[in-house]
Amino acid sequence: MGAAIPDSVVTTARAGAVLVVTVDNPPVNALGVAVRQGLAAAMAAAQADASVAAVLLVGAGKAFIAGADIREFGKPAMPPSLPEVCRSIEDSPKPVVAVLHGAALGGGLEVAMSAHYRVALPAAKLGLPEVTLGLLPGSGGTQRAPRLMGVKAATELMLSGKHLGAKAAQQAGLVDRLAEGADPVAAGLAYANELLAQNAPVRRTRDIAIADPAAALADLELLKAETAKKTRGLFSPLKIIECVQAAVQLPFDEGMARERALFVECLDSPQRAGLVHAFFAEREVAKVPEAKAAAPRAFASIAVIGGGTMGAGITVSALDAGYPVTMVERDAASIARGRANVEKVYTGLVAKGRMTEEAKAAVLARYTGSTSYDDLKDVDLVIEAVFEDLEVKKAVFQELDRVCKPGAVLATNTSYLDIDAIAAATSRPQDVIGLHFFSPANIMKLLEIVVPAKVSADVVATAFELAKKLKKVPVRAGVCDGFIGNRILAVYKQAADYLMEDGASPYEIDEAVRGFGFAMGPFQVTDLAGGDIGWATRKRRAATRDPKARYVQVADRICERGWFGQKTQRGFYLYPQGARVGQPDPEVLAIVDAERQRAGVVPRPFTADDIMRRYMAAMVNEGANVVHEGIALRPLDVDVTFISGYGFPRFRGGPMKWADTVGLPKVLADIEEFAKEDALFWKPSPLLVKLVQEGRNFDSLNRAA
Ligand code: 3H9
Repeated sequence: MGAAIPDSVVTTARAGAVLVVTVDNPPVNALGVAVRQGLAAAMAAAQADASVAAVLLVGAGKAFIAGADIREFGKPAMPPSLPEVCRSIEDSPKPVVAVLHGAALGGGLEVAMSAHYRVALPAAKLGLPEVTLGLLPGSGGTQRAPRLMGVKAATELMLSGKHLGAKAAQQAGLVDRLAEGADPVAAGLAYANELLAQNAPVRRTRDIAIADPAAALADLELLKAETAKKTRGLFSPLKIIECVQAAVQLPFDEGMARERALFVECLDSPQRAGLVHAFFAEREVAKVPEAKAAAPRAFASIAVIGGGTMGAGITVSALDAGYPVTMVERDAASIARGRANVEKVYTGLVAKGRMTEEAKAAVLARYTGSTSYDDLKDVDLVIEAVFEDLEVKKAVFQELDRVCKPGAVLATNTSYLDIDAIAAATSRPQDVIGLHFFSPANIMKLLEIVVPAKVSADVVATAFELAKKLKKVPVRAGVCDGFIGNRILAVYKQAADYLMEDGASPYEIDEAVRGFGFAMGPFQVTDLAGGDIGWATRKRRAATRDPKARYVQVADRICERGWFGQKTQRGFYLYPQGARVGQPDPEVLAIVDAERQRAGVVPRPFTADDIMRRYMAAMVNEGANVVHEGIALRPLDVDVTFISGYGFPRFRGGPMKWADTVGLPKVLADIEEFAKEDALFWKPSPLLVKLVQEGRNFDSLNRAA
């Protein structure tokens, strides 16, 4: 090959008659302005040089091209646009071949679909995931994918945002050829030279006719109805369908113009800003000082103490990640139950056809049940998940201290207890950390990594490494009652209770919260989790509650009747015959009424907007306190906690991003207004006040960190 042009994100080199155009823009070859310019220049160079017979597009490093540069969205557009670049590729009178390895996503796949031939290596991942960022494929993806794959399959790919492996992509019609090996340039050149030898013509995707347009349009109508129901409040999915309708009904260039107009609408939507914030925030959360300062300790084996719901869920999560797991319980009956809890998950997968019996047996072969702590002497990392009681947990940690080898990481899965006190029960507080999993632990993405005062940095780094291995979203939290998530939840739940006593029914509150985009409202969540859990906590805390603080007793009245939610077929809602979706209960409304009278409250009406203003103000204010006290490192850590663990609508980017979107002065003004009724509850967070005074937003703290 001839010499490459150095210092460029797009280099060209000759291999015989083929011009090899390499995108080299680490880490994922995103299509930033320099790459677009480079590609346009390379295509022009290929046309200008009569000795070039074909062009090969290839990505350097681990990917072909992962898409447009997401960091450029929301900034002024810089020419050339990606659709222009794609057009110059498709227009080429000389055959253009794209060789795909690693990610060929979004704009990356759109570049590939503009080429005339595509060959993929085995580990290639193809997809149009723009929808996950509130966008639609905006460089011809909505016009070219239906021509290559068929209307229905292409639309489903775009609506799901899913990635296809190389084989599936070939079956779908996205690639012409699968190549063996790991060298994209070699595979691409082999294919390009073969095409040249055959005198293969240029073959433009835009020239492919869409088969049976009437049937395609009927399919799209069905998808539209399904999507409107499924994607509750999301903007871009229906726009994707509109684009594909245009692909079916309009000539290519008009379809492209329609796609561009709708892409710009998506780009300008607050949902795009929220989803892009979520994308980067989920990557930023792992960047914590301890992980930068220290390397993780090596760990190859995991132990879980406790075989209840949490212990079993954590065990499944670790088994799924490929680790051998030893589960310890106090006696034979308990360990049998623990094992059964683990097995149940895999039996369910087998029943659904998502796992084979052999695979289940292979996973369970890595599971060991034990009733003796002495079996933990060689284990690298222990996660305690016993009953939520400080004394019980301290006793467990004393045992672990006795048996575990030096350097073993000792973690507690507590949701609110004082981890410093648990660490102090051992002779090695530097090895003790909190890992707060969410239920069901094998499914829920969030993992709060709770950092007590004496833990060493490499143990924190190990916890982040574990999260990566378990495919969790880790958020660093400081020690306090409830850490980040449950601490904030307690406050906005209280705001919901006040709203209920002041005049909104629990059903109106849940509806408003769902209307905002949460999957469930707070009273539905209580019914799902079991009202008895919160009741027990309230009783425990009764002695230490501020007597001046307002306390709503509706939930207590409901629990006193034995109505604990779904498991007892009634709570705030009725669940006749074990129904999953509750029905409003007139008796609950009567209880609410009686409590209003007892408390001397004259009920007043609240609109959905009134409800959300209070609900969100409470959430954001406590979120600000959590950042102010250093419990969360940055506002983005609060955002990720709520998106990954509390059903917060991802398209709003998290509560702190939402607050930035509406404006912090407005949120503060709301809190000050509500404080006129209850100054004890509605105390503006010092951080919120400071940011408003300085004319800054929460995101300025994310960027400063
Ligand atoms: C699009 O293409 C629109 C077009 O249709 C129309 C345009 C007109 N841009 O995830 P990782 C960074 S929309 C900028 O940790 P992995 C990421 O932030 C786009 N940066 O690695 C991180 O940075 P840092 C459609 C990007 O191996 C680093 O790369 N494409 C982009 O676990 C490593 O990322 C997508 O939606 C980007 N496009 O996963 C694909 N992508 O190290 C989005 C990544 O500073 N990307 N970064 O934290 C992904 O899904 C994953 O990153 C990928 C690699 C699977 C590629």
